[in-house]
Amino acid sequence: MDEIDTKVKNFLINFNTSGVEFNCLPSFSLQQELQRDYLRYRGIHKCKLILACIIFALGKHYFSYVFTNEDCFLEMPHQLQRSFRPPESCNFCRDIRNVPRITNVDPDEFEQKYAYTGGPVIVTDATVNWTATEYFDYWFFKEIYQTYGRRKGAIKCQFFPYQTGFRNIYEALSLDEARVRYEIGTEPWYFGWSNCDPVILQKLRQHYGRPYFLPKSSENNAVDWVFMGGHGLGAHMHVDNVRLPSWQSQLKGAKEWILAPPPECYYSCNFMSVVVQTGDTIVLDTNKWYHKTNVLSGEISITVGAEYD
Ligand SMILES: O=C(O)CCC(=O)C(=O)O
Ligand SMILES: [Fe+2]
Repeated sequence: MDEIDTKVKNFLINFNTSGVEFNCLPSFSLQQELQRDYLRYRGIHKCKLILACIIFALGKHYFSYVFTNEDCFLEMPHQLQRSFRPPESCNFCRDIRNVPRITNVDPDEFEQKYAYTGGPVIVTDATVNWTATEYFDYWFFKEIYQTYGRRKGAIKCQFFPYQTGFRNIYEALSLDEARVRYEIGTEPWYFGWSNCDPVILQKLRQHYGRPYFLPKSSENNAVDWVFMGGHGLGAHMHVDNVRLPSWQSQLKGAKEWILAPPPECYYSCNFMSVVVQTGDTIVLDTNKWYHKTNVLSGEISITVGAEYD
């Protein structure tokens, strides 16, 4: 029982604290897996059937995109998500016309000037000692997930397929070589996922750390996010619904960020576009700024990031 409880608890903790975009309910298969453990333990077999039928019927009827992402059973429609967002005061974006680029910044100064104002700001030297810029690539992640992702007790985390239609990280990491290399005639790809499994997290964190400029009192999140993919794709325009601001380091390639104020601030704030180059770390409150990304031509873009408090 303890083992089952911990599994469910871990999942819920991760699900609630991890999201770059907390805009979905856990998927059918994930719910089923968790429920299977619980219900088998308690011997409530009838409930299992009824619950599965209700979820299936509801989902099939109202949401055509059910099952496109294995980690989400129902996605919260974007309009609904936006309607529930409380209005911003616009102080976070007033008078901001461009994104400052700073180097060698003291954490106290960063805390005072940037950490909790909503940003955006780019720190240019946070990745200098990280080996992730060298080691991380498609094949590195494939190897890690093949080795540790399927082990007994591994924790499933969130996955964003964007336009690819991939259902999970394993499908995303099963592309043929030509597609991985973006050879002419192959379909482009871009996806993101959270790393909430402690074993995988530990393997990845051997190659990067907590950015040096974060306020000393801020603790690192137990979940890191990776976004990876090539030219022409990126995340659609959205605003997040998580608790905290976040950092994201560009380990390979370059990506354009298009930032928009929330609609209530259109008259007081500006739209902006900024290119984050390899080695740069962008910091912003993605709960306030609407944002869209676009991978630039050249190397496959790989980023790692997390929320901070
Ligand atoms: O890097 C991306 O493409 C999207 C990232 C994002 O949406 C976020 O960090 O909130
Ligand atoms: Fe986001």
